[in-house]
Amino acid sequence: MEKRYYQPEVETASREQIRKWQSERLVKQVKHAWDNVPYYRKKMEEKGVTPDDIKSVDDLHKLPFITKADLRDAYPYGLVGKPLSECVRIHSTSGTTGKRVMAFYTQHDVDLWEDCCARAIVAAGGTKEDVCHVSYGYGLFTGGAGLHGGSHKVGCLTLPMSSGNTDRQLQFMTDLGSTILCCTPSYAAYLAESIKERGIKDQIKLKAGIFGAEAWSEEMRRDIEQQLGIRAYDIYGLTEISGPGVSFECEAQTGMHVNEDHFIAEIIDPETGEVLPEGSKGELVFSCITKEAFPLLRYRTRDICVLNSEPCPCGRTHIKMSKPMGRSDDMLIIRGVNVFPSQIETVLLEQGYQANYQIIVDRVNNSDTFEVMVEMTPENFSDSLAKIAEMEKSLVSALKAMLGIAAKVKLVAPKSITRSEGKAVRVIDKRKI
Ligand code: DLL
Repeated sequence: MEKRYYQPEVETASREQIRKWQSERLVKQVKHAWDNVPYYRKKMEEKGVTPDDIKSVDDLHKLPFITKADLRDAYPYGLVGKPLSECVRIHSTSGTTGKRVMAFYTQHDVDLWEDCCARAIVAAGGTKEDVCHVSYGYGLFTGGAGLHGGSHKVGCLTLPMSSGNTDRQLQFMTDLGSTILCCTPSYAAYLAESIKERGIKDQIKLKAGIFGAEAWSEEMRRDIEQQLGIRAYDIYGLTEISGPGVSFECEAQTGMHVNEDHFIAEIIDPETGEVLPEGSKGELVFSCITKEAFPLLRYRTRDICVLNSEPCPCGRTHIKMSKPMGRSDDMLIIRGVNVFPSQIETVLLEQGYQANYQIIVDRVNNSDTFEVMVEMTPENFSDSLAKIAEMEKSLVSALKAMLGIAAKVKLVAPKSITRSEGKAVRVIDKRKI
């Protein structure tokens, strides 16, 4: 069967048709998990549900949630739904806390995942004429492998750069005329900065970027687009649910279309687990309805966002998720107030700074301290101390207006905050150490 990676028969199907596919696939998937994943069968039994109770998407709420804690309990093989002899790949999260999370794939799963990434590349304008420069990390991280596979399927000339070695990245980019860049937004911003420093902007042929794996604001998008002269598209995903390409932006750039023929998205209240109506802000939950090796159902992502199924100008009918507004587990509670790093980033970019910052939280004498270190621009760096103090004061009040609590702001020299080649480290919470 010929495959086209703009798949209008799927991507622009009616909402009724999508729901019908989802119901059929969900029923099959629940049976698959019940028959082949004893850990999940036990969870279903504890909730008093059997596969017979699941007849359509309307019954989804009856199923138990799976959380990261379940993945750790079942580590490493306890949630695998196929004999290992049929699995061909493992990926894993960076695992900053506790055990790493492992995800498993059959060849069929890898194929569908790459299809999802191919759709994302096509939505960003990618064709077989493009040179696709993949600077996501290769290896256990899903970024490199996912976009690499998608790029092959679209037929782009694929540059498997992986992350790091900025000089080499820029040399390949200029020599080979890369037209699509895939990396984290923080690395894209760093590459843009390096291009400007070297004065090689006129040798850059990029037209689009596919940036994801971490939160980035609209302001950061505008900055990157302007500096690189490209259109920057968001892409979302997580290892447990396959990797990048669970959802992706189209030319409208107003949210990411979830690949709903493979994943059912729900929004729940993170406190009560109650399913919330479309348009509400809450925790995103995914059910994988086509994956064989790792058939996670109702997996709680911890990402906070909003879903929207209003018609999109691009013609795609798949529901859109907003940019994640933070993670329920990344949310800092400082002096009792909920603070998301993305709110701080918005303020910084609005005030003309770059997204080079670090948030340091500590507890002294039973009270939280909250400091934001922000890099000055090279232009500001030569300003007088009085001017810099003035700028710090202005940031303090802008942050207070956004967050409702006071932060100490320290402006630091350009380039003094360590750059990341993958996901940026924005928060140092010493209270946990
Ligand atoms: O970050 C997969 C990926 C690779 C996505 C390349 C996009 C591009 P994990 O390392 O398992 O997988 O991290 C998943 O990263 O739950 C979100 O909190 C965050 N995340 C991923 N994409 C975005 C995005 C990959 N576009 C976790 N915006 C997720 C904001 C994102 N956060």
